[in-house]
Amino acid sequence: MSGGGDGDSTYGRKPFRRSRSHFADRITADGRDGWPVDVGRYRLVVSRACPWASRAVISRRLLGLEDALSMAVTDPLQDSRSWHFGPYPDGRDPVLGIRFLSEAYDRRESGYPGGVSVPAVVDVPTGQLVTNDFQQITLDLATEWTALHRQGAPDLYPERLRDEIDEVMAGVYRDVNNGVYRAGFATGQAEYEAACSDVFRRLEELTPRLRRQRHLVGDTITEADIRLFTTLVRFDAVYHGHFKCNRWKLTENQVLWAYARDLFQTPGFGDTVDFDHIKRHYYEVHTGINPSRIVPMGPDLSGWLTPHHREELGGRPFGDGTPPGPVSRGEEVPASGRP
Ligand SMILES: N[C@@H](CCC(=O)N[C@@H](CS)C(=O)NCC(=O)O)C(=O)O
Repeated sequence: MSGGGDGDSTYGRKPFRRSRSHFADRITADGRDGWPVDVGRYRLVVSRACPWASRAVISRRLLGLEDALSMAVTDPLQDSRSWHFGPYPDGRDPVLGIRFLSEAYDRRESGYPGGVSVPAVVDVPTGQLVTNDFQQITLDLATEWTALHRQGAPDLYPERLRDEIDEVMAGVYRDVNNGVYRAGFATGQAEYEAACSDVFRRLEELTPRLRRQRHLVGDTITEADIRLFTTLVRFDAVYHGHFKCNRWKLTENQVLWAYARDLFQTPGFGDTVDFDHIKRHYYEVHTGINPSRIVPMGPDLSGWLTPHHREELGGRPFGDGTPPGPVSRGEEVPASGRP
């Protein structure tokens, strides 16, 4: 493992700290950082195992950016040189021509000492990394790439709701998205208990809100839902066991379980999720907390497809827009990863 955000190297020494994204250039409509929005110029590199990368996979699909921004899916298991393109012919990304994502980092900054992380956006003509700033990438897809959105794309970051979305997302990030990692990589009992308590306190705080309304903020799907979903969908599969966030299972919280299923069954969410990649990545890569690398057989995933009845709450998932069409050819999640 080459270190970085979630690397196993974080285990066993000091409290878990998420690294700040080092490459924070933005791809914008006006190109002010030197990276203008452009059809076919950039490649999004993701792991379907990674919750931070999965945000971008979902946003790209909801917004219909598949033809504008191509996507490479790495092997779920990093090797000693970190994320690689093992599943592609000859182990090379067919567009970038590289075998390791680190090659794009090196082209941007030789000798960069930090970790190699996904999501990453790479400039295809030069092969250089543009950004690995997972907090900003999706906001820019929603607000800077608008000229290339599909017809009927939802507004995932509506201006009039931004303050509330930002506030909800800040709490979800600290206590839930990153809270599960703080619990999972804790190196002492007190640190673990504090993080685990944060996770469940925040989820329990969100529950009454989601009992009343179909989506987290306003009555449509927003960036806030995407960010909560990426943690909830991993909850019982990896966070409950591997990260010891086991006060209750998602399936035991009626409201959150129905909320997560509603999103899962919405085009653009569940059709991006690969449970096989998720489970193998967490259980096989973090050998500090799972030295045997054994991947559990459960949980039973069939419940994800059961009726959720959230329509009864009203809400308009896509606002004045429409759901995305079918998954692009070649981007389907294999049967091994689906419920
Ligand atoms: N810490 C990353 C956030 C994204 C992240 O942590 N991604 C994980 C995968 S879920 C990663 O690629 N970690 C690098 C590693 O494990 O080597 C950043 O600085 O932007």
